[in-house]
Amino acid sequence: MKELIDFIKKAVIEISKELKNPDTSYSSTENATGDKQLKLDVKSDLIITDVLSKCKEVKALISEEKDEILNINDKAKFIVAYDPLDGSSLLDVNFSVGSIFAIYEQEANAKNLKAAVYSIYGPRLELVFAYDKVELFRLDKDEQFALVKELKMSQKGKINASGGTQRDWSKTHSDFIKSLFDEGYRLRYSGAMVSDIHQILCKGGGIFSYPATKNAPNGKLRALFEVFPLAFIVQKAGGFTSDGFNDTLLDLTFKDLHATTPCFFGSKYEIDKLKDAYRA
Ligand code: AFP
Repeated sequence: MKELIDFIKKAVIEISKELKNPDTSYSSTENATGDKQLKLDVKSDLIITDVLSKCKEVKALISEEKDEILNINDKAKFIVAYDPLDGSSLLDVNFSVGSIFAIYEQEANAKNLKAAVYSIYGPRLELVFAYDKVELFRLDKDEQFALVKELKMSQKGKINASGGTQRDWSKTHSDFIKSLFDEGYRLRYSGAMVSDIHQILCKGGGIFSYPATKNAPNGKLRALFEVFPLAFIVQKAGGFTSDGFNDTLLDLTFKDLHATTPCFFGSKYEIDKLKDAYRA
């Protein structure tokens, strides 16, 4: 897998350079989930496809920006599912965004998930890699990713990153979110899942939620290349995840490459409180 990680590093360095391009306009196309595609969404997907298809460890690629799986080499063992530019609708306001990678062995499902990576394109280019533990790397002046520190979740945090349109939340969810604010939690939500969860990991705790809503009963976030990799990372850092009913998001299975699910990621205290609220 070392070679694959080196190829991912190469791809994210190339994307970070591409993001200096001031053209944050939309292309004329949509992705499989019906999201309008920015030119930079398409370009980032092309960069990752071009770079990773040269890696002999890659069996196939699954992308938020591709309708179908792209088979590369059936003799290789890793299927990489990725969101090439998570939070891209925030590029026009210059917020931090990122690329998310899930590394599955032979089959793209949660039980075959072996590692997860995300990049953060912010004031600095950073990379978080999770295998046995979760480590933060930062691009140095020699264009090498230098280890900064291990990321670990505390038992309880102070951050409440509550996604989705509040008007469309269930009463259960509204009451749960309000109960956290009543305890003094602070709202920290940018609209880029990767950056919002990165903040919780770096600050040591809290909760990120994107629930079922009236207009999206299966939630908005995609299982294979957003929810599963970030759940893997949060849990390897000592955190917890759920869809409100299952003990962990990694117990879920889906057939559709672009399936979505309600999802919650956080410290033990917040996820236990969430399960109590949803299971009551
Ligand atoms: P974009 O990639 O289109 O900006 O969407 C980002 C995202 O998929 C995820 O990163 C955010 O958490 C979520 O959408 C934000 O959705 P809302 O705008 O509905 O809060």
